[in-house]
Amino acid sequence: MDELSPVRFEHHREALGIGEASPRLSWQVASEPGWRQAAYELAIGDTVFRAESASSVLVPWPDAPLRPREARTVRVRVTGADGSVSDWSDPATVERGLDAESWEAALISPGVDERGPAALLRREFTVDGDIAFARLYATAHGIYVAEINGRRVGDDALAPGWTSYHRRLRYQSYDVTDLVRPGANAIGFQVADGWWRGRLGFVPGARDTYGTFLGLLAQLEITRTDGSRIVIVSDAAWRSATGRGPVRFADLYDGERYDATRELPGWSGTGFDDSGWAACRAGALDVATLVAPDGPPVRATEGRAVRETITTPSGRTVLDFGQNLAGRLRIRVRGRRGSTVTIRHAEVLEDGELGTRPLRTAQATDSYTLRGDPGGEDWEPEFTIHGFRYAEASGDYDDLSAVAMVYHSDLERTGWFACSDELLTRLHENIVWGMRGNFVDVPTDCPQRDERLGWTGDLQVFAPTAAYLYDCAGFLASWLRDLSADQTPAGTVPLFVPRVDFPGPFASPAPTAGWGDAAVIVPWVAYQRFGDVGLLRRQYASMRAWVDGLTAALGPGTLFDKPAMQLGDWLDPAAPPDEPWAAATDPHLVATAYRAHVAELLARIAAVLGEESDAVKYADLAEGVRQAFHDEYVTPRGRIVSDSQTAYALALEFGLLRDPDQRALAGRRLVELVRAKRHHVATGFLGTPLICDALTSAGAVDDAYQLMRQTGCPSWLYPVTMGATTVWERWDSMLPDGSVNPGQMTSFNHYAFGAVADWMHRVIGGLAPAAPGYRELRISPCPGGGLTWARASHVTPYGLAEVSWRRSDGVLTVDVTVPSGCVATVVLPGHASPVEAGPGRHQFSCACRDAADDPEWHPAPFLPEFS
Ligand code: RAM
Repeated sequence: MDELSPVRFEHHREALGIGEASPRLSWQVASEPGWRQAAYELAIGDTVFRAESASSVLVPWPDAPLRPREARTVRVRVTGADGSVSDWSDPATVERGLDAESWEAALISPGVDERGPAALLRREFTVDGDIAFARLYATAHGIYVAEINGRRVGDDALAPGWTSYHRRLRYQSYDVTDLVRPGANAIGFQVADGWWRGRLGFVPGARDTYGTFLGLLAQLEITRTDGSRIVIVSDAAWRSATGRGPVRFADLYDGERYDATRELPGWSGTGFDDSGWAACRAGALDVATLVAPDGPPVRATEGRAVRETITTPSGRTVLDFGQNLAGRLRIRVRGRRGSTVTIRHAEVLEDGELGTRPLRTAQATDSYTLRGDPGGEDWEPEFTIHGFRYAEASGDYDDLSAVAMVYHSDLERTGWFACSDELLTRLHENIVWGMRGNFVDVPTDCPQRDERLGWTGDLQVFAPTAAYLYDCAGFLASWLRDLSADQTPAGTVPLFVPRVDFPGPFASPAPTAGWGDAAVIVPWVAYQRFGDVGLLRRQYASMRAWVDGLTAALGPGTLFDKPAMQLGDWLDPAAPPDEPWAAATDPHLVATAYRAHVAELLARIAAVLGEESDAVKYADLAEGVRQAFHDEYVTPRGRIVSDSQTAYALALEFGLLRDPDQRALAGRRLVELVRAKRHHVATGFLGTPLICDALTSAGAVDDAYQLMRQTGCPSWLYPVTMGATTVWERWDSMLPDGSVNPGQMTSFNHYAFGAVADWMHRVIGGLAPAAPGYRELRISPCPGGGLTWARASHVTPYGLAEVSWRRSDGVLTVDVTVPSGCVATVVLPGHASPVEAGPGRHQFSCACRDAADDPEWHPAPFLPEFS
C-alpha cells in the first residue's frame, strides 16, 4: 500500500520551538501509478480531522491553535480515489516556542564590557523534584554558545544568526532535558561580538552596527514530572567576566584568538568560584521583536580532510583542502604549553603563497595557544567563520593535523544534476558549493572578505537555482521578513538585507533595479517552487510598497531612469575591473525592463491572491512601462538600444516586445551577437541568468549549448578549467596566467553567475515546474551540445521528480519519475504534441540526432571579434 512520510510543519526541518500557532502541514505519498488522493485524515493527539481533499502540501492546521510551549503529535493517513486507505504515517511532533507574554527573562549585559574577547555569563540554580523535560530559550546581542553543567547546548553555530535585529531578533529553543539534573546545576553563556557589534561591511572601521553592548536573554524552563515548572531567567543576579576566559578575541571577519592556558575549568558547572566576577546589568528589550526561526540553524555539515600539504616558496606550510568552502578548521595539535599556532585562511594561492588580497581587510586569522597536553589537544573556533580552501599554519608546535569543517544553514538537499560532460557536471557541483558557502543564515554575496552581506540582487538571480538545490523555503521566508522589515517608508528595498546603513553612498537606500526587485521576484520564485501561497500573502504589502514607491517617484508609465546610479548589468566582461557598473548595456534600459517585468509579476500575484483591482492596476502599470521601454529603446523593426546581449535577453524573456516580427528580429540579433563573441559570455549579473533561456526560446538552443560549453575566458567553464571549485564573482577572478584579477572585488565564491544552473535543470535536464510547488511538471529535455546523457532530480514538495535521458544510435530514451499527486506534460524534441504522464515511472523514446551530429558552430562574425 502507499507509504507516507511523517508530517512536516510549515517549512521546518525541526519543529521544536516554532513560531506558528497553527502550522500548515505537508506530507509526501509514495503511491502506485494511477493512485490519486481523495481525502486525508490528520490525527492530532487523539482527535482525528478528516478533509475531502487532494492537497498534501501546506494544508491548514485543523485543530485549536497551539499555545506557547504546547507540543502535539501528528499523524496522517490518506484515502485514494479508488477507496484504498493507507496506514497511518509515523508520528511527528511539533512544539511551539514562546510568545511575547511568555518571556520573564531580562536582557543582561556583562558588568564590565570589553570589546574583542567573548564575555562569560553564568549562574547556579537548584532543581527540587524530578525532571520531566527542560527547554532553554535564548538569544543575544552578539553571538552565543550556552553550556549547562559543563556540556554544550545544541549543535548549532553562530546563534542567534543574523536578522534585522532591532525589528526581528531571533531566539532559539533547545531541548536540554539531558543536561539538567535534580539538585545543583549551573548554566553559562559565552557571548561574542558577531554581527551585533563586530566588524560588518566594507566601510573602513564599520562596527557597532546594532549597538555598543553585548547582551543575553535566556529563559530555562524545567518541567517536573508533576507538571509544575521551574523557570531560571537571565537577570541582574547573573555573574559575568570579560577578558578572563580563553577566547581573547573573536570577530566574524578577523578570526578568533584562543588561549587554552586561560581556560576556566568548571566555569559552567556547579561550585565554581565566581566571587571575583562582576554582577550583570539588566537592560531593556522589546519582547515583541523576538521571533522563532523559520528555517534550520547553521551547523557543521561535513569535515574535509587535507588534500595536500604544501611548502610554499618562502618555506611556509599551507594545507590545501581541495575545496573552497565556508567554515573553520578543527585542529589537533601537540606542543609546549604557552606556544601558539596561527592559522591564516585564503581562497587561492598567489605566486605559490597564500593569496589574501581578495579578503581586503578581513584578517581571517585564528590562533590557539596550547595548554601543553602531552597527548595533544583539539580546538575549533566558535565565534568566527572564514571562506577558504587553503590554510597556512605557523608557530611553535610538535605536530598538527586539521579538518576543514563546512558550515552553512543546515538545509535539506533536494536537487541534483549530472551529464556526460564532466566539466558541466563540475560546474554544477561548484554552483552547489557556491550556495553552501553563502547560505549561512543570510544569503550572502561572498563568505570571505570584509563584506558577506545579503545583497538582494545576488539572491534575486540565484533564487530559482537555490530552490532546486536545497529546501530553502524557510530560509527564504525568514530573509523576506527582514526585507519587509527593512524597507524604507517610501518602500525602497535596501541593497542588502539585513539592511546596514553605512556612511557614504550606502547611507540610505536608493531604488535600484534588479536588486530592490528581489521584493517581488524572490517570493514569486518561492511560490512557484514550494507552492506557498501564504508567503505571497505575507509579502504582498512589501511588494506593493516597492512597486508603488517607484510609481510615486517616477510616474506610472515611465522609464526607470532615476536615480542616475544603477548597478545595471553588474560585472559584465566589458566593464573595467574597477568600474563594475560600466557594463555594455544602458543601466536605465535594464532598470526599465525590470520595472515592467516586476509590475507584470505583481499583477499575476494579485490575481493569485484574489486582489482583482490590484491585478488590473499592475497589469496597466506593466503595459505603460513596456510602452515607455518600447518608445525609448526599440526601433520599429526590433533592434534595441545598447545592441547588447543583455538588452535582447531582457526584452525577450520579460515579454517586452509584443510584435512577433520584432521578437523574431530581436531573437536573430541576439544569436548574431552571441556568435560574434564566438560564444564567450558577454553578460553580467542581470543578463547572465536570462541569456541561455533567451537563446532557447529564440530557437537557438545549439548556441546556448555552445555558450554553456565554452571553455575560453570569459565563460562558465573557464573557471572550471582553471581548477575552480566554486563560482567566481568575476568571469576572470583568476586571469588566464594564474594571477588574481587586480580589481578591488575579486571573490572566488559568489553564486550570482551560478544562476545558470536553473537553465541546466530545466532545459538540459528538462525538469521544470508548470504549476506552483511542481504540482504540474513540464518535462522537456533538449539534448544538444554533444551530450550523450543527462539527469536531473529534485525532491519537490510532493516527492521525488526525475528526468534522465540518453541518446545513442539516433534514439533518445527518456526515463521520467512523476511524484504522487502530480501530473507531467512531456514534450520530446521534434514532437509537436505533448504527452501527459501521471504519477509513477515512465519511459519515452523518439528519434533524435546523434550527439556527434550536434552542429559544431563555425562562427562567421557579424561584429568585430571579441578580443
Ligand atoms: C558587490 C557584492 C555583490 C553585488 C554588489 C553590487 O560588492 O559583492 O555581489 O551585488 O557589489
